[in-house]
Amino acid sequence: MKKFENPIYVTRPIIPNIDLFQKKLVEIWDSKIFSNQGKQHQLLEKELLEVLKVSYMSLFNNGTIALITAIKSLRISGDCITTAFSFPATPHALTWCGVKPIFCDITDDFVIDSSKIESLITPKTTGILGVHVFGIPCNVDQIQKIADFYGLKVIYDGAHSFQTEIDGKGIGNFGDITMFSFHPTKLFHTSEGGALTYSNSNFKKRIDLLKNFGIKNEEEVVMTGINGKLSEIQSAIGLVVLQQLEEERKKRELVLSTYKKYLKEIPGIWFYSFSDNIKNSLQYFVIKIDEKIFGKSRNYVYDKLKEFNIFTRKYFYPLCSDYTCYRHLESSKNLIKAKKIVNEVLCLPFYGDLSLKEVEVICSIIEKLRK
Ligand code: T4K
Repeated sequence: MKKFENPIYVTRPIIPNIDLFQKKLVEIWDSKIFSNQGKQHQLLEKELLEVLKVSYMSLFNNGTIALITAIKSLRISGDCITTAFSFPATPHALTWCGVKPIFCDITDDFVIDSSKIESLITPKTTGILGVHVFGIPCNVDQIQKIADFYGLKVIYDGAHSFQTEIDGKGIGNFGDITMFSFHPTKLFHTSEGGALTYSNSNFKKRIDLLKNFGIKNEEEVVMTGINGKLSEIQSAIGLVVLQQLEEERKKRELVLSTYKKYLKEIPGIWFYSFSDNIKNSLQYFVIKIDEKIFGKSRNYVYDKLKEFNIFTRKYFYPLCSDYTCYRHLESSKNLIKAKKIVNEVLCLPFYGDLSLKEVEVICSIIEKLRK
């Protein structure tokens, strides 16, 4: 089988239509407003409230600053229970706020194992930070029950869960606050950006103050805020990307069903299937490789695919608990399932412009690697 002429990456962003974007740029140029909640920012926030089916939202310059602001705004302190199977931003956001991450093991579906959370709660625990990894929702009902019983705050890192819904309800409605990332590797993006969503109307004032240095007015700074603002140009990119979102989703649906068609025939390859009541964010396509059945390891497949110019990713290897800054933690030691799964996962190329022929070829290369 021949190597692909051009590299195939794990993802490709929606490229905003240049003519539509130019029109937006002219509007921005005419307005002479480049930041600080201008017209594009206001328009984007309004549209996203509908797309995400949420009541309140604050836009940010990236998901990480948004997450740090969420932690600050809820005054989470001491210890916070989270997952090690995530991007570094998740535990780092806690650490930047002076909060100790306590790592909980995960389920077979990659998300925090809610049945193991209670055993990690101590008098120091003030919050739970779950991650809807690959857009797969955490057990939000169980987590809320635990949080209510012990008086804990709940934040969700929903970086991968744009438009995920549970029974038609936007994922950003669960817990106290949900963070979204609008990085270009995400289905919806603003080149860099992010958001916090929440159902409590009282949060808006505090979060918006925190993301603007704590400035209340020209003469009053009321809290130690940060610069978390999304610019007008970033907001304009978002507004154009939104117009192309449905088309991208349709194309990704086709890519997804093509992968499933070919991969379901290959012993030792597992992929997640969303149940009917969950809307898929179509963010990543992840497989697990069972070395005993498939005959080859995940690392072997990853390396071999590279030889064909196919650049998959081992998200989220290594576990956050294995970073030098976290491996000394007591909670880093008992992550039995996470330690197994992190050596099996592989995110395959997944984006709308990936042709179905390319998907077929990728699958047949994987199939041949067995032999
Ligand atoms: N929480 C979770 C669970 C997250 O996954 C993330 C971010 C965050 C929090 C933090 O949100 P942000 O602060 O980033 O908003 C990428 C992204 O940089 C990162 O945003 C994302 N998660 C993570 C899963 O993936 P890398 O280091 O893997 O990205 P990179 O540059 O290797 O890109 C992957 C591929 O995407 C490239 O091979 C080509 C393609 N690509 C990338 C970029 C940036 C493009 O085609 N165009 C582009 O502009 O981290």
